[in-house]
Order: sequence, then structure tokens, then C-alpha cells
Amino acid sequence: MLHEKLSSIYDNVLRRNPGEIEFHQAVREVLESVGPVLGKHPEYAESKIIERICEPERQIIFRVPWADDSGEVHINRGFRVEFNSALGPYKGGLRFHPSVYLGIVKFLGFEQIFKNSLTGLPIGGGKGGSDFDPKGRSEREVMRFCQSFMTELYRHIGEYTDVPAGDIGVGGREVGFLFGQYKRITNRFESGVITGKGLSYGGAQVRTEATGYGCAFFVEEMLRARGTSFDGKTVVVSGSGNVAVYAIEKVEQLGGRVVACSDSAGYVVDDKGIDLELLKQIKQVERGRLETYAARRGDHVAFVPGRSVWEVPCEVAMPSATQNEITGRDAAKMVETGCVAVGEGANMPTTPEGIKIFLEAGVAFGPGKAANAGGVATSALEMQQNASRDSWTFETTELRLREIMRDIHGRCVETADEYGMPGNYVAGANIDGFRRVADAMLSLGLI
Ligand code: NDP
Ligand code: 2IT
Repeated sequence: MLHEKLSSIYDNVLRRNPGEIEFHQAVREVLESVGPVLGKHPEYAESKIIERICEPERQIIFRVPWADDSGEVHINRGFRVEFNSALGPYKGGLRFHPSVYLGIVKFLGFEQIFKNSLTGLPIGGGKGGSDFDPKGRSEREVMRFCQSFMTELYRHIGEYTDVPAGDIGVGGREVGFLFGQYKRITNRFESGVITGKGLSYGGAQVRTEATGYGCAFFVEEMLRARGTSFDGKTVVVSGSGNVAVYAIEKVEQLGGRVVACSDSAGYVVDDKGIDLELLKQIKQVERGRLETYAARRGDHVAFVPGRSVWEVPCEVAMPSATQNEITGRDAAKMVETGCVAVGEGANMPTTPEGIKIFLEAGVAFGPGKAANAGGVATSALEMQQNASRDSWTFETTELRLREIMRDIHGRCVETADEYGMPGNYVAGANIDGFRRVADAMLSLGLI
């Protein structure tokens, strides 16, 4: 339920951003949490902090022309939404996927403001991407696309201005092409302009693994708070991309048994536990499809096409593919079949109906803003290393990531307690993330 004043702000957001349903959903979730904060802090309402936070500082939309291997010309649309720079330079990934439009980029950018705030590190919120579909494209085509994309984007970004990174469809390979073109155009080896770089040219240890590892650490903390652990637990992870693979890796190290994962074509169930080496070989080395995993792993594994992985019973769920993948129906079934914890590796993977069901059932529910913040936090560590021309070891960086995830968990718990909603990580994350940005905006004047 929205508090009366917030309800009129939300109506305005709907009116000013027609058709952007994912953005509306992300805004509504935050507004539902911050009502009690406005009661305690009338100065936020007086300065119209909420209205300002819901309006991006800047939105850039541009043409991205490129030619495929046969010489045919294609035109895609590029986006960068620079949402909020109260805490630091805009920071957030780039998504290349055919479903990308302004509403997706704005929902992601909006989430990023509060996520980045929760890390406690000096980073603002932004997001970008394109409706380019990398599937089936050759390496040369991907390179030409990235070069064309950066030929416009470069003028808007910079170490102190806006620092992109990866997201769906943008991994180490694409970050390399993007950084290469930035360097060529500007004649500057400005490492801090983008994160997720390769280790040979300014990238940080653990950034590749950070989102999945961080999510596993966050779930470990939620389980610990309830007197239990990953040990022997049955886990389902959706997706089989960057976040999913490293979530599986860390869960297995922490003693959990991951029995299923997925891609957009379907899912595999492997009762012996996902064979991570085989999965990495297929997804990362061969850039193949998950169906091949079932074919190579043996008779005990089936590929189930066209269905949701959330029909596989689990004790711990880590949705790590995309937005709105867990519906209310999925959530109800999951609760019924014994799910006790959910850690969102993806951004907004659970629908509002699903979240309500998990919270009412007392499931430990770690929202993406908190649970997947390890990726961007490690990006901020990469920026820190770039600024000091240093590089840290894997062990040091992983330790730092673990501490950051523990801190975020602790702050969510404390804030939820302070506002009389013990155990509610959604409220804890939204309120704590919001307060820090709101205080900075108050101090910075009318910006
Ligand atoms: P990848 O591109 O590496 O992997 C995405 C995975 O999700 C693939 O298995 C893909 O399947 C599946 N997927 C993507 N879109 C859909 C869809 N519409 N329906 C079903 N499955 C889909 O991306 P990441 O692992 O980097 O990102 C996954 C999620 O994590 C996203 O929500 C992202 O925003 C979030 N995230 C990522 C961070 C990062 O550091 N990379 C940080 C924090 C959050 P297929 O190959 O068939 O398309
Ligand atoms: O959603 C996210 O936090 C990311 N895609 C990572 C952003 C980053 O800047 O590392």
C-alpha cells in the first residue's frame, strides 16, 4: 500500500513515463518501503527528494549503425540513463539484448542507485545498453557493433563522470572491445572509465566472479542469521551466464548442492549436482547452449525445453537470469515444496506477487539490490585499484567482497529492525539505500 503523498508521486511517474512497465514496477517497490522514512524525516518531502530521485538526471538515446559479415547494414538503438550522481560518478552496466528499451534501462538504472548506495562505496547510479542481439553473431560482428556503440557513448562517459560495465550480453569480450575503442578515440589509457576489464589491461581479480560469489555470501549470511547454512541444501540457480555460473561455483564450495540451472530455451536437472567444469566449457569456452550439457553429461540428466526452472523443488533459490522470472504461482509452489531462502542474483527477478508470497511465508528473501550488489561493489574496487595504479590479489579482493556482503546484510537487518519489520530485507535494503542518497542530495542543494 502506498501512503497518500507517495501515491500521487507514483501517479505522476506513471503519467510521465507511459508504457515503461518495468520502471513503474521498480519505482513502486521502493515507494512502498520508504513511507515510514518520510514520517521520520519531513525534510525529505520538503525538498521533494522522492520526485527528484524518480527523474533521471540525464537520458541519452542514440543510433548505432554497423555492418554484418555479409556487408548488410543494421541500425540498433543505444541507451545510457545517468540516473543519480549524488554519491559518485554514475555507475552501472550495459545490457545487450533484443528486449532492451528505455523502460528496461530506466528500471535497471533506478535499482542501481539504491544498490550502489547500499555498498557504502562512492558510486552513483546509471545503466545503459542496446537492443542489439549478440546471439548467432560472429566475433567480428560483435566487435564492430561495440566500436560503433562506443563511438557515440565515449563523449558521455569518463572516470569521474560515468563508468559502465557488463550486464546481460556484455562480458569480458565486449568490455575489451568497448575499452579499446574508447582508448583509440580519446588517446587516453583511462582505465577507470569502464570496469570488468581483462586482467592484462587493468581489470581486477574477482570482478568476473563477484556477482555470483557475492550472492552466495549474502545467502550464507541470511542462512546463518537463521541458525543454518548451505551445508547439504538443495539449490536451484536460474540462468547459466556470468552470475549463475559463479553463484553455482561458490554455493558448491560452501557445501550446497546445485541440482538445476537454465537458459532461455529451458532447464537441466542434474541430481548428482551441476558439473561446473562441463558447464563452463560449454557456456564460456564454446559459447554453446545448455541443451548440450544434458547431451554430454549422461543419461541421468534431462534437458526440459520451454519450461520454467522454478518447477524444480529446492530449499534455496538463486534467480540469476532476468527480470520477472519468478511469478506469484512459482513462488507459491516453491514455498509449498520447501524453499526457505531466495537470493536474487538477477535484477528484479521476482514479481511483486512473488515477493509478497515469500515475505508472508517467512522465507528469507534477499532482494537483488542487496544480494547482487557484490558485482558493482567489486567494480568500485576495480576503480579504486585503477586510480592508485595498483592491483590486489585474488584472496585480498575476495575477502573484501565477503566483508562488503556481510556489511550489506547487517545493515539490511538493522534497518528492518529499526523500522519494526524484522527479517524484511526488502524494506531494509530500500530504506537504507534510500537514506544515504537522500542525505547526500539534501547536502548538495537543489540539484
Ligand atoms: P549473461 O548474459 O551472462 O547471462 C544471462 C543468462 O540469463 C543466460 O543464461 C540467458 O539465457 C538467461 N536469460 C537472459 N535473458 C533471458 C530471458 N529474457 N528469459 C530467460 N532467460 C534469459 O548475463 P549476467 O549473468 O551478467 O546477468 C544475469 C542477471 O544478473 C541480469 O538480471 C543482470 O542484470 C543481473 N546482474 C548482473 C551483474 C553482472 O555483474 N553481470 C551484476 C548484478 C546483476 P540465454 O543465453 O538463452 O539468453
Ligand atoms: O546490475 C549490476 O549491478 C551490474 N550489471 C554491474 C554494474 C557494474 O557497474 O559493475
